[in-house]
Order: sequence, then structure tokens, then C-alpha cells
Amino acid sequence: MGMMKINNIQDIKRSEGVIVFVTGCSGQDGSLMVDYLLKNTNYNIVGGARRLSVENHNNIKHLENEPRFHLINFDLTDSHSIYKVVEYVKPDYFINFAAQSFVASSWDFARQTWECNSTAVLDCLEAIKRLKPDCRFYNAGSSEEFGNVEYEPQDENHPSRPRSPYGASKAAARQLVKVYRESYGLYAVQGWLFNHEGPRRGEEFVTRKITKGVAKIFDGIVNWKKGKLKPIELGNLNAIRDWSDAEDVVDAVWRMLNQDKHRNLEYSASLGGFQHMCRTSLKDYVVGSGEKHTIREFVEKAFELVGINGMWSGDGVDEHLWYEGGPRPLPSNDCVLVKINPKYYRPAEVDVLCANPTKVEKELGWKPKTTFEGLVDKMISNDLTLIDTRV
Ligand code: G4F
Repeated sequence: MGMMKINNIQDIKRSEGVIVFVTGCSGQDGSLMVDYLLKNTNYNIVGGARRLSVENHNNIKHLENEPRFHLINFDLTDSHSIYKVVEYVKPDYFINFAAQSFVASSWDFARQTWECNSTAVLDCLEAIKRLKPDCRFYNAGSSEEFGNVEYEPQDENHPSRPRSPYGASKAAARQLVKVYRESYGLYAVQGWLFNHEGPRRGEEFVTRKITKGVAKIFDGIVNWKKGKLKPIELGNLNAIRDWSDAEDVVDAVWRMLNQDKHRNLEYSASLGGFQHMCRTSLKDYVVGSGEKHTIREFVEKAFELVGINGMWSGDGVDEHLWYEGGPRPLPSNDCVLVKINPKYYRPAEVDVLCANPTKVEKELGWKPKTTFEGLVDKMISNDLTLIDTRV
């Protein structure tokens, strides 16, 4: 496969059919959204990705010869970039999956997080309001907005109590989305997406870090590569998260963008039609599995799925997971699978997140397909195929 073709925005002629613009299209969610739309609609899709000197198009490489997919260089933090797309492409849907999405980095790059996740969303809303007011806009919201939670499971009425610059930035964006919807009747929504994962997940997020590490350790044990038996270094093992399959989650996003197809919305021409419907009836939804698991359980499940037994010992920063047996006995017994590195602790932690997805299930007919175990299995199977067998 060669380099992905980057299109000039001006060359993407506004065609007859529906056009969906997806930002962050080389990321996990953006690329899955594009795949979902190619499979479930006949729409044309324009994907925006940031230009990097060393390109990272792994998640969209398979779309190289896809005639309905058009890749463009796009930067969410450059308002001209946003205006150009809305002006030339005039998208019918604008799905914003571009973000500074890594919570841990948001303390180190608080301002950049804010500009990308909040200010840039304001630019999107303004551009749509001025140039294509009937374009439907989705912004990726987060369960991190709930932060220091008041009750479990969290539903749409849970207050906003963010614990990180990331959570605060998404909470601010939510208010802007709501204000533009209520003031101008834009179809603008922002779901609260709980953690969602898969083989395309970035390697710094805890799930992928674990499945990648487990695959390497498995290979190291089976092929006895002593130097390869590096313990996975993690931070807080006791945090509780609600993990879903990102493939299921993009389906919920599309449903949120088409609420009129799933719900009996009040649409009255005399009251202002589309805009009235947007102002009065659209909702933001919580999307998650409703199941909670600790990071520790994720680790245990990942090792279990490749047939490795481990034994925890020690507390806090001294906690270790020791090799207790598996594909083969090891020459030495002191093999550590997991250890704690305090550098992965966060300045403030969100201890527990768990979704109440009742509304999205009842009102939009959303049903996740993948279980927790199915998700871990899918990720670990993928990481096993990526092991470099030459070394
Ligand atoms: O995988 P994480 O980095 O995801 P986090 O912070 O929950 O955020 C993800 O989910 C949000 C929705 O709730 C999204 F909005 C956001 O964009 C992102 O997708 O960390 C999960 C948990 C944390 O409690 C963290 O402290 O895992 C804990 N953890 C323990 N050791 C670790 C590690 N996290 C990372 N990244 N790396 C570790 O070594």
C-alpha cells in the first residue's frame, strides 16, 4: 500500500448526495465512524486528519481505494481550517472526533487541551451557524465530565464535576453545544461517552497498554526470550471504569445524530420546523455498558485469556503480579508480570465511572454487541498478531 491520497478541499465538489465530515478520522473513533458510515449508508465521507511530518494513517490505510472516502488535511485548532470545510464542502453532518483525548496529558498541556476541546468547538458551532445552519453537529463528550461522581450509575442528570483539565474542557464544550442548540436551533448534540476501546486504541491508554504488554509477555514466555519479559508498568489499579467496544459506541453516535428516525419528535412547520425540533426535542445521551471493572480485573482477564496465571503480592507502590504458571515453566521463578510505577498516578483521579444507558437503549434502540470479555479478547488477539516474531 502506498501513501494515502490527500485531497484539496476546493476539489471536493459538493455532490448531490449527503456528505458527512468526520474530524480525527485517523484516530480510533473517527476511523471506526468512517467504516460504520461506509457500511450503513451510501453517503460520501470527508475525513479530516492533522498533517504530521511522519504520517500515522494505520487506522485508515484500508480506505485507500475507497471512492466514497476523501481524506483532507485538517486542524481543529485552526479556525480557518474549520471555516474552509464548512464553506466548500457544506457537510450535512459534522462529526467531531478530533480532540486532545488523553486525560493524563491534560495537566501537562492544559491550555492546548482547552483550545482543542473547548474553543475549537465554539469555532465549529459558529461556522455551522453562519454557513450551513442545517448541518447536524456531534461533539464527543465524556464521562470524565462527571468526574468526582455523586451517584452510580451515572445518567444524563448527573452533575458536571470534572477532575481534570480534560474533563473541564469537555464540560465547557457541552455548555456551548447546548447554548447554540437552544439559541439558534442548530442540530448540535454531545453524548457522554464512557470509556470505549478496541484494537485501534492508542497505546498510551490503559487497556491497549495492557493487551500489548500481555501479548509481548506471552510471546516472551512461549519462545523464551528473557530480555522480552518486561513487566507492564501501571499506575492506579483500583480505578473503576465502564468499558465498551468503540465499534458499538459509534453506532450510538449515529443514532444521536438521527434522533428523528428513532423518536417521535415534534416537527411542526408552523412553529419553525427543523429549528423548533432542535430547540425543544434533541437530547444528549449517556453511552456505556453499565458494567464496572477495575484496572486490576482488566489485567487479570487479559492474562487469563492467554493462559497465564499470576499472583498478586504487596500493597500500593510495592504491589506486583508474579508469574505462577502458564504456557511453560520458566527457568527462574522470579518473573514479574506487572509492577507499579508512580509516574502513572494522576494529580487527581476519577475513582469510579459507570453508565446508566437506559435512555439511549430505550429511546434510540441502541444495544451494545460486545461483552467485557469479548472486548479484552478482541484486543489481545489483535496484539498477538502484531508481535514481531523476527527477534
Ligand atoms: O485508559 P485511560 O487513560 O482512560 P481515561 O483517563 O479513563 O480516559 C478515557 O476515557 C474517557 C471517558 O471516560 C475519555 F473521555 C478519554 O478521552 C479517554 O478515552 O485510564 C483509565 C484509568 C485511569 O483511572 C488511570 O489512572 O486507568 C488508570 N491507569 C492505571 N495505570 C492508567 C495506567 N492509565 C494509563 N493511561 N496508563 C497507565 O499506566
